[in-house]
Amino acid sequence: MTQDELKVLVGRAAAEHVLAHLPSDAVLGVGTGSTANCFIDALAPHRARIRATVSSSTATTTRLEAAGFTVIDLNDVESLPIYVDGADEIDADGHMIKGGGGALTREKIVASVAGQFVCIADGSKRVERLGTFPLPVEVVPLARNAVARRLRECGGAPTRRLHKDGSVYVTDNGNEILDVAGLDIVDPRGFEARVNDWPGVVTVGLFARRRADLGLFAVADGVQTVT
Ligand code: ABF
Repeated sequence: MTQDELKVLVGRAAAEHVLAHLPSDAVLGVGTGSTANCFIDALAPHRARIRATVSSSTATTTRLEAAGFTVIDLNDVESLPIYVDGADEIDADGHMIKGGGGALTREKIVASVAGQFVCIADGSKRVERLGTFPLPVEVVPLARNAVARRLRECGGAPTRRLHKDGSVYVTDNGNEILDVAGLDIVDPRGFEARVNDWPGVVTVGLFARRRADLGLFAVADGVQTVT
């Protein structure tokens, strides 16, 4: 099976999970990325069953609305029983690196409200230790070099995220992203707290304090469920 086929498979499994477990009057949280897009596509035929959604990015909002879902503001929601999103890496404890798609800040905010974080991915995203995928850190533009120096002191090699045409990547929130290679993240919770504490850091793409509660991972012979 190709990676795209695995994403379709896990998107369907996540849609089944939501249809089985989301209360009928509840709002659903929806993440960002190509795997989350497969989830949206799989859920679309059942849109009438989903009262409303909260989205983690402008890209996801566009896709949800095109598929006929109602998208509402997180400020208008008191609880979010389920949030479904992808990841760039996930370890055996459900700690994740996220933000390769640039939506880490909104993803972390929506995830913080959710009762259950369902991480969906193809099996290649599972790792023993986080850090092979460059860690995204969203920064206020003024703080970019100051934060980059601190990341270098931690052994990382930060680079400013650019588009393919060389222009600076700007997040939905008007900030920039440093992608940090070379980190061996032995203590995800501790490192998340440490980087979060630096002035100018908006969000570090480590999701350890709010980790995944349920993992659905597509491999050649089906979808593995990990709790
Ligand atoms: C989001 O999309 C992320 O936080 C992560 O960066 C990315 C995963 O993308 P894909 O599903 O396309 O691999 O969930």
